[in-house]
Amino acid sequence: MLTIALSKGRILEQTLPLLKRANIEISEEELSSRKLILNTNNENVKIIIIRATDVPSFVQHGAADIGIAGKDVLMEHGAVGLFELLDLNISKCSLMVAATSKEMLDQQTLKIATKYVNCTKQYFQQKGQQVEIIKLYGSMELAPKVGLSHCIVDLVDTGNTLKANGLKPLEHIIDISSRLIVNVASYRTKNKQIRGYVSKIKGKL
Ligand code: PRT
Ligand code: MG
Repeated sequence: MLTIALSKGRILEQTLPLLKRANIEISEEELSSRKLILNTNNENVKIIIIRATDVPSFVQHGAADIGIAGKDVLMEHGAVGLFELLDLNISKCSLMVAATSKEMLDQQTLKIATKYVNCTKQYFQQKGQQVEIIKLYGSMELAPKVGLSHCIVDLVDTGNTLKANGLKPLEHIIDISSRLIVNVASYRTKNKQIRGYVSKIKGKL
């Protein structure tokens, strides 16, 4: 039995065609159900549906053999106890620093609102800039407007969300895409099976 951890939303949508190429398919009925464990056409493969940020934990602890998670989520998690096998090149975006203007970044101690505390700390440490990080779980764009922070660090795709909130993308931290991750023990015990699926997915990328 092989368990794959996925998150609902863009990752699930963009992963389905890749799984299909490895001959793993989920019926419309399963997809539209509210079930959190989905059967596939392959009786040896199950899909579990969890929050994007929980995917590394499920894989790390072996509750799932394989998972698909954004590089942003993996960097924040630390990704101990798992292998990153493949860059799937899906759900692409950038982690960026954004503010109302460039001048806002010139502060003795820069106040930053973000969900990405570890990545942000590391980036500004490298730049040698003193920062105060305010951890938020969503609606980061609001923070500079109400004076909670000078800027934000968040994912940017089209830039429309920033624009709609009067913010500009100012510094590019890193390019993000989704990665296929594997539990270290599973990779040993189910090596042949996992490598089989991975090579099929890889071959079609
Ligand atoms: O929504 P939930 O709280 O359950 O979890 P989640 O937000 O982590 O999941 P989801 O499905 O929204 O995102 C899963 C993964 O998709 C992320 O971990 C990223 O690796 C990847 N991804 C790719 C993105 C985006 N693009 C993206 N644009 N995740 C989020 N966004 C958001 C961004 O945070 C901002 O609010 O979209 C907005 C910006 O988009 P633009 O197009 O307006 O710039
Ligand atoms: Mg989301």
